[in-house]
Amino acid sequence: MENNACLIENAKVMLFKQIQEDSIPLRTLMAYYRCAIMEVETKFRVLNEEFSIEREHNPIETIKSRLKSPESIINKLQSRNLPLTVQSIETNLFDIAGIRVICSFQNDIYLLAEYLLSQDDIELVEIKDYIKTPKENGYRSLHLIVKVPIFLHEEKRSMNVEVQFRTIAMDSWASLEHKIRYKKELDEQTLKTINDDLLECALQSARLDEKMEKVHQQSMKKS
Ligand code: 0O2
Repeated sequence: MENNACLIENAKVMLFKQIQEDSIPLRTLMAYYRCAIMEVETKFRVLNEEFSIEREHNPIETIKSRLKSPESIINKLQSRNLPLTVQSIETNLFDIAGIRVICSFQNDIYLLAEYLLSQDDIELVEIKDYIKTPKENGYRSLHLIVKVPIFLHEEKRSMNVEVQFRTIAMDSWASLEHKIRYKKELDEQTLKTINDDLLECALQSARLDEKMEKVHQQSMKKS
């Protein structure tokens, strides 16, 4: 078993090297994704500023961004039997550039998503609404895949960016669930209890979001 794991690890190192040998295009592609992240982040910062002037409220608590690591790129390509090439990364994987927008209230999520999608340089590729339809384990978040142009000195390129919108409650549940999920040495019964408890926490966190939304609406009413 250990030998097997070792062989798989070696194969990964070899494949990783293979991609790295093509290092200029891969490095360049990753730089393009970094540019795309900057473009989309800026759009959210502008919207946040505009909101704060017009609605006396900042809808964004935090913006986090990340580039998918080479290891997880390779894992994803391998798990889908896709070619391990730079071209394949760009064609098949839509979450290399990821932005997470943590909002104050649930309504802010839909407003921000709508405002982003109404911009004429943004193209919607895919939408997954795990708030209206949470995952079986309780995971909630709104995911968009969008194409955004980046302007290089000789060309304009359209890059995919995954945007995840969450409230603070959705984000804290997802972070803790992610940590707990990787404790794989647990027996089946304990795992089931943990999953049930996590689902219960997700339901409570959804109720908390609803309640906070109501409180927020009340506080915005003009007397
Ligand atoms: P990382 O490090 O966060 O990027 P796809 O991406 O479409 O090929 P999938 O699973 O259909 O594959 O995409 P989906 O459902 O949109 O989820 C992708 C990302 O959402 C995950 O990225 C997580 O960030 C988050 N996510 C989805 N489900 C869960 C969940 O049950 N718990 C938590 N904590 N996060 C979740 P990655 O690639 O897993 O990792």
